[in-house]
Amino acid sequence: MTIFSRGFRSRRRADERLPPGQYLTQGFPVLSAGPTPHVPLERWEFTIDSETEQVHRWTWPELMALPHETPTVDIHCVTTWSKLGTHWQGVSLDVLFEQVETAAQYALVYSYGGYTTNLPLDDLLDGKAWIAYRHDGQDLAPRHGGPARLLVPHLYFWKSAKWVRGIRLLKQDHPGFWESAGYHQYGDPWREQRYAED
Ligand SMILES: Nc1nc2c(c(=O)[nH]1)N[C@H]1C(S)=C(S)[C@@H](COP(=O)(O)O)O[C@H]1N2
Ligand SMILES: [Mo]
Repeated sequence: MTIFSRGFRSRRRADERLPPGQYLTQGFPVLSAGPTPHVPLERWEFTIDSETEQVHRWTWPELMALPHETPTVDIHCVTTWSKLGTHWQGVSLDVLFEQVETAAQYALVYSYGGYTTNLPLDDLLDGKAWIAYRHDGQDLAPRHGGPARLLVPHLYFWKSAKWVRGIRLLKQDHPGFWESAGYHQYGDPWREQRYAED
């Protein structure tokens, strides 16, 4: 995502930024399939494990020491609410993947609490995804995924795993929590890929 395209997008009219079947909300709904897990920062870690069993691990201070970005993005929940121009701070997945060598094409993202979601590895790279730990200038609230969540705004928001714990790289796609329950494997809001058959 370049600066140019971001600026261009944000000057577009709100209705042009709304994918089909979505409505605008000013609030910030909470959608959690289970209770909010609480992980002390001293014990928090984020891992990427590759298909060759290589494990890359970051503690909270190590994550904080990495260069961050402050993306402003539109988010789209499959339950039909969208929120435009949300402000985040986080580490680009490109920074984390600098250290990872892999031939895998798929990622299974997993969270504290057991939630999982799958997506192609390419959708986590090239400026499209972040490990976000601040929202609207404040530490990310636990109900919204604090201390840190995945943010991958170009897909339906169920892909943005709250309380993110790690990413497993896989040679074959493996459905996550909602994807196993009949939701779409990819989930592009602009193509309205809500359910498996869409
Ligand atoms: N760990 C975890 N991540 C999750 C979910 C969840 O239930 N557990 N829900 C997903 C869904 S369906 C949506 S729409 C967004 C909601 O994020 P929010 O509660 O911050 O609005 O988180 C996604 N990430
Ligand atoms: Mo959602």
